[in-house]
Amino acid sequence: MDDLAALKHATEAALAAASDLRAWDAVRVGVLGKNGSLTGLLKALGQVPAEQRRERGAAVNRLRDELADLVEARRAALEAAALEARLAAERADVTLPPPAIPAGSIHPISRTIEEMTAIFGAMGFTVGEGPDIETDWHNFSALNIPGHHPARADHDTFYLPGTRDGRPLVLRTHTSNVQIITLLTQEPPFRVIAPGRTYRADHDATHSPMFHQCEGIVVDRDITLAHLKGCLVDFLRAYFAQPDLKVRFRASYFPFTEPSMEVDIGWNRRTGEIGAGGDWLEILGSGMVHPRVLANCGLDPREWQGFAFGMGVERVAMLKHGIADLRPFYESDLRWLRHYGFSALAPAMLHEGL
Ligand code: 2NM
Repeated sequence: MDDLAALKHATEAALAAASDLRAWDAVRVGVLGKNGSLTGLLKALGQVPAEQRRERGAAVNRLRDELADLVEARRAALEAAALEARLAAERADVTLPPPAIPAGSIHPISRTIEEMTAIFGAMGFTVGEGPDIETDWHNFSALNIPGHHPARADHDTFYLPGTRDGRPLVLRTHTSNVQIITLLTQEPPFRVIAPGRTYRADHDATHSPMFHQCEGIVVDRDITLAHLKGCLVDFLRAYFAQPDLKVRFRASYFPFTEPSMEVDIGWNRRTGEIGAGGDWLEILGSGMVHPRVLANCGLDPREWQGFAFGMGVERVAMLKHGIADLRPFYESDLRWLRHYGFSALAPAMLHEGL
């Protein structure tokens, strides 16, 4: 094999071995570049004896054209392969659904408070707020629960160090401080609900030291028990989405209302189903605001009357959604939150008939 054929074979082998454009360019420069092997042969033509120079020159030039074609063909092949690989890697199946967007969900407690706000809002209630840390006067005394009253012990109160306005501080055991603040600061008539956190030193399978209540109060001239009954029956039927839900009022006792009534709804004790079956389930406390509570807040009970009520947010959420255990409400377990949580896009529903 002469030197030209050897260079052609060597170049073919080097090009075949060049697996990317970097390696290909090294081969190109090594053969056709300024100091390349083929360029060297062209430069050496001057030293070829005159009688061989024509033939040798033609052969080297032919080889240069062949090598230029081989180099160009390899470049085209490598670029085509690179494009193929990129197209394969970036392949998109447009018939697939879009990738899931990691989405949070609305906690059942938030959702339940939103539903309560929507239902009572449609009845003209606004939402009131007050501090979780409250004086024992707002939490007890103003509500006609005196210092030595067993109700204070019943509430398993968390007492805090320090005082406000010379009064001991507690974590509120109910949201009634909001009603007290409303009575003290707002001119009647008004309708206010108070959803929020409450605290009692009680912790077992069915009690959490922090839980949520929604209380409410209506104050106007000539408010009667009939207003209380109509309001709470309407609320319960809307919340449980049962226009014919059975509701029963039972005489009871609370220090802050007179008369006081506990409210039961129909349910099936065996299945837990609300509305069906012949059993009764306690769901709410309520009553006519005690005249002493009105007087404690500077209102004349001969001029103003009111009714008030309270319920547990977790409890009504558990009953409506068939949640058996209280504890996962506070555990932030994503599996539970995804199962019982609500879409942020679904509006807090308002049922027909509201
Ligand atoms: C309940 C049951 C009955 C209530 C009473 C008052 C106030 F401030 F008006 F006196 N607030 N909340 C009340 C009445 C709360 O919860 C079971």
